[in-house]
Amino acid sequence: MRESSIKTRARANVALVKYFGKRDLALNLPAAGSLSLALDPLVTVTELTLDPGMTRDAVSVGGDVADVGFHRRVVAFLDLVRHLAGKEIYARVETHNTFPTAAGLASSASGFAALALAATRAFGLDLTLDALSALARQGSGSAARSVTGGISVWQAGKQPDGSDSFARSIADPGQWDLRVIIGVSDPGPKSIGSTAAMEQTRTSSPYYDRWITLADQDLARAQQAVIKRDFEALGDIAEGSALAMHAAALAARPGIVFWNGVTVEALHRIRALRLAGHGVYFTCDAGPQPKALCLPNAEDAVAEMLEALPGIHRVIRCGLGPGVEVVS
Ligand code: 2P0
Repeated sequence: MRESSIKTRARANVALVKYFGKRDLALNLPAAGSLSLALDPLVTVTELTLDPGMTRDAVSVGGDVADVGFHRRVVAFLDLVRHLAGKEIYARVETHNTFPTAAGLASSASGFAALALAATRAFGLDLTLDALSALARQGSGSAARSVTGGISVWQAGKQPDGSDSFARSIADPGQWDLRVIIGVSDPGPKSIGSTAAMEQTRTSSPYYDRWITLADQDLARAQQAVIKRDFEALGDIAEGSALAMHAAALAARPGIVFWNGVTVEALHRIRALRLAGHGVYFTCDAGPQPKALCLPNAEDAVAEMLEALPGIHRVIRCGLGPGVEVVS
């Protein structure tokens, strides 16, 4: 067999109804559904080459050899694909992100979405989008939503094997021009990974069960808000979901504080902008970067406010992006 190479591209995503807690750790099955926006230009490009001459997988990120933890996750994921394809061939995986990795900007989501498409295509598998999303989910939960793009809903599903836990897009990028403005308040790696934070919250937070009940309710309301293109309703749910997720994490033992002082200041300033008449809402993931959801007419005011905030290193303006795609 000759070497076969494939290059794919996927966007990171930000959840407006958050995923934070698993019903199955090994399969990355969420305890509740979530809703997200795929973000351009937060892109991961992955080139995967199958090489029959290799005796193990080789993984690089941004031109450097991947750290042990990421290498292990990629190998475990490739093992899944090798098992599906019935082929024992190893791969060279070269992945590049256009944004800070592991800093609450969901690089694992775009990374495993891009890897899922590259690996399945390279091994000759032609999966449905549902199956590809469910596969990417096993690499990183939120990757299920980067497969589909636009505005996506990832259903928790009920099956023990996870076959009904995948994302579907409910709006294409062109159908609603939403913007997300990200303030990078700490470009370094996170102090605690999402998986560990979720498990600590699930096992010790007195608010965890309530949080999961709330997430299901928020998901139903957020889907309605998207159907009606009701920006205020969607923004209100997004801010509530983010704050409730952080409240559950804060109440874990020991409590998990993802925010720094700049994150909190940004939250207040976003609310002040809203009081001043700009349609803008706050969200934040398992890291310290504040993220503002707005419509195009508020984008400049929001970006200028974040740029002027002491402690913000960089502001990234995002629009909606598509799902995972083959580049070459
Ligand atoms: C989300 N996050 O819905 C939530 C909000 C972080 C906070 O999905 O363990 O890296 O690999 O399934 O996908 C980040 O979680 O976690 C995430 P794993 P993942 O966007």
